[in-house]
Amino acid sequence: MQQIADTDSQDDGAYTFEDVSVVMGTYNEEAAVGGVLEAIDDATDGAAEVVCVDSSTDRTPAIARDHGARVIEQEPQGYGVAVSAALAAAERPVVVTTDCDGTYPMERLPDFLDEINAGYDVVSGDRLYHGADTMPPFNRFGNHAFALLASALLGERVHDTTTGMRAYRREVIDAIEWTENTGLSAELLIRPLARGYDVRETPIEYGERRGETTLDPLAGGAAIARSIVDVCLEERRR
Ligand SMILES: Nc1nc2c(ncn2[C@@H]2O[C@H](COP(=O)(O)OP(=O)(O)OP(=O)(O)O)[C@@H](O)[C@H]2O)c(=O)[nH]1
Ligand SMILES: [Mg+2]
Repeated sequence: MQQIADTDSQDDGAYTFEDVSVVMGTYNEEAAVGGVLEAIDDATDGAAEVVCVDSSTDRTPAIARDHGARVIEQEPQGYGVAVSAALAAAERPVVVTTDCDGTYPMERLPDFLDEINAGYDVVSGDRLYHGADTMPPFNRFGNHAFALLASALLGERVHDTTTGMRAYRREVIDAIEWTENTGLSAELLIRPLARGYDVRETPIEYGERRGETTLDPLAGGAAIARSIVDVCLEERRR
């Protein structure tokens, strides 16, 4: 299988890292960005395209450019505004999202690509499966609660609705109109599930955040809960 994945995608239909864009929002991540981009290069042999939508006032964009990433500058307007711009800017048929804070295991990128090649439309990294000990307890509680809320409204058990690490077939991204900002991560799981795409959650390790969070957990949590309810009800009415 590895041999198949390493050959030209034109020959056998399997995607390689030449077909992958890794995209992220970056907001004052100078403590983390170098390590994250190096980890992506290591995992993909430097073959993936990397897109950063950046709103920083620190050295993040310069470091990202030095590491060969395409950097698109944007006023800070929130997670979803940045990530949806990054998704739209991605040029390749498989798109992977991550946070730029060192929490997500970039060494798992080959596994995510294998799952896409196995036929899944969306592969979602489930941080809660292994316990997420490095996540602040309030956030961990909230993330479990969001998953239960979404599961109840979807009628299907999902385990981590707010993870930042997923792989998508580009058709999924292009076929759906994305509306949420702080809740975009949940929306990116819920709408494909509700529309019958093949979605797989796969357990991942979750690391300690590098650098400072820019998120207010209470306001952010309320916005995410609202997005989950709105998006699930909208999908039911379709
Ligand atoms: N360009 C841009 N990026 C953003 C913005 N808000 C967040 N980000 C980035 O989006 C990613 C996710 O934000 P995080 O702060 O990691 O949010 P989180 O994972 O929910 O919470 P913590 O990791 O605990 O801080 C990070 O790479 C941020 O730098 C923004 O307004 N603009
Ligand atoms: Mg994060």
